[in-house]
Amino acid sequence: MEQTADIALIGLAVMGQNLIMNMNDHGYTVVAYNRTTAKVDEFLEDAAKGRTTILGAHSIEEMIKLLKRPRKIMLMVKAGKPVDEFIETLLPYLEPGDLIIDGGNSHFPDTIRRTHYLESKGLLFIGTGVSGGEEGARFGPSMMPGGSVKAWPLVKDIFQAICAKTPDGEPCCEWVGNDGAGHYVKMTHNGIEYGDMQLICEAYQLMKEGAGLTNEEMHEVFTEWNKGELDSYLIEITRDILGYKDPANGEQTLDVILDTAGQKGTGKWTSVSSLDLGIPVTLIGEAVYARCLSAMKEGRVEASKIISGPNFKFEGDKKAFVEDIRQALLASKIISYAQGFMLLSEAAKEYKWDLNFGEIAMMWREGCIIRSAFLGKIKAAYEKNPKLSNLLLDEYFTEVIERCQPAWRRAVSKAVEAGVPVPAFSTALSFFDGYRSARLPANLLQAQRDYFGAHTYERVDQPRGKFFHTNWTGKGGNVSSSTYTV
Ligand code: 2AM
Repeated sequence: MEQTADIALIGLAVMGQNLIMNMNDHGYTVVAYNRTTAKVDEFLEDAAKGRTTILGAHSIEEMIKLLKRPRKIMLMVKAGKPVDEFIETLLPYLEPGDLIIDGGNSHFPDTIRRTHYLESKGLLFIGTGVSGGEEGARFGPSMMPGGSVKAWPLVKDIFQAICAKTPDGEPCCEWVGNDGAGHYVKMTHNGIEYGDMQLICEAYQLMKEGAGLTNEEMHEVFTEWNKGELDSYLIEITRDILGYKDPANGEQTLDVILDTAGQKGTGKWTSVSSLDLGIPVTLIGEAVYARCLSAMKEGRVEASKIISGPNFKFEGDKKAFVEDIRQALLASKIISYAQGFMLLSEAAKEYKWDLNFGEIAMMWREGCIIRSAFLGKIKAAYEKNPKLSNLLLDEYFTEVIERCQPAWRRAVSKAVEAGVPVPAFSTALSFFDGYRSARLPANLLQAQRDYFGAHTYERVDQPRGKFFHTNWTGKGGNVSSSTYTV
């Protein structure tokens, strides 16, 4: 058998198949393999029919024999155990310098572990985020590769050929960093996606319940929003969803969909990581919890019969209210991205990744679910100042958020008055008010901690690092606590 194939891909579910087609469109010879080998034949006879440079393998041996050296093998299988199992299966066939790529949604600690494991055997490993769903995989995904830095030159051409491109023609794929960096950035992308979706859902409910807009009216609103600062894939599909009627009966499909959200866990991972690293990524957290609350359908239905909300009747200018909601959405979105980049910044320190925030924004600019014009502004902010400590301090974003502030506050106040839940809008506003406060009530918190646990406090009129204890009651004594935490 001739060694003609540039890369092998294992896992012929729709993402895997589409990536193979995409690679082949760009001139690469690809070997396809799948645990259930019947799928290899199905693929060759269906989507890949007539393509002589897509080869099928019915065993790992056959696949290996077809590959040029150093071998590149991409896994598009279910995250978790299947990835480890395939790695073990492949190991006996590989030679130093060969590369395994995991393109699934793996949790970044697994990717860190696998990179070190394979490097210890003289092999190379990449864990790459691939975003954009089926269509992205087929015609241009956003790709976020990290792992063994020596592996990047081996796949750079392939990845940058098949990925999405920004309006300026730059590839939405760059080297992210060592070991788990690529999957961490993909995880954060998914968390931000949770936040963006929740913000849009709150805008929808506020227009619907607060001001009584119909789906058709909201379809028009989203059509307009998509032409301006909010121009993005998620606004675009929301516009289309609001305008969709079942061709069979004219029914508005959106209205018959059960209001319980599912989740696969990447939003939760982002929130857990934010808690581990001590970074207030509050909006994604609220977005995850909003899905959890939505899933408590039976409990909510029961409560709705017993507990009543305010008697609210919308009065005033609906058009102006809709504009307030648009600005609240934009301002909250800025907060969410600022929080996401704060998380990335802390993760870079913790895990020793040399992250380039401008390039990360560029990778998300096209191809993925959160793609938007807005990400072009983030990329510009970090290009202008790669050391920018917080997105909110960039001139452009400071200006937008200042401009939106009055409308944002009006929209949140109106939601509170109407009894419409807006956890993401309101946590964004609270974060904003906290972040711009030179002084927070944590002085009282420290006093409480010192009162009940002698945890000590620092003083505003003394150097940092000097600790004081007060005998608040006159009974506790003057001994401070340094050996335990309550
Ligand atoms: P299958 O077609 O043989 O089920 C998406 O589910 C992809 O992951 C499919 O290619 C699927 O292979 C593969 N996959 C899922 N679980 C797997 C496992 N435990 N071992 C190997 N491949 C698995």
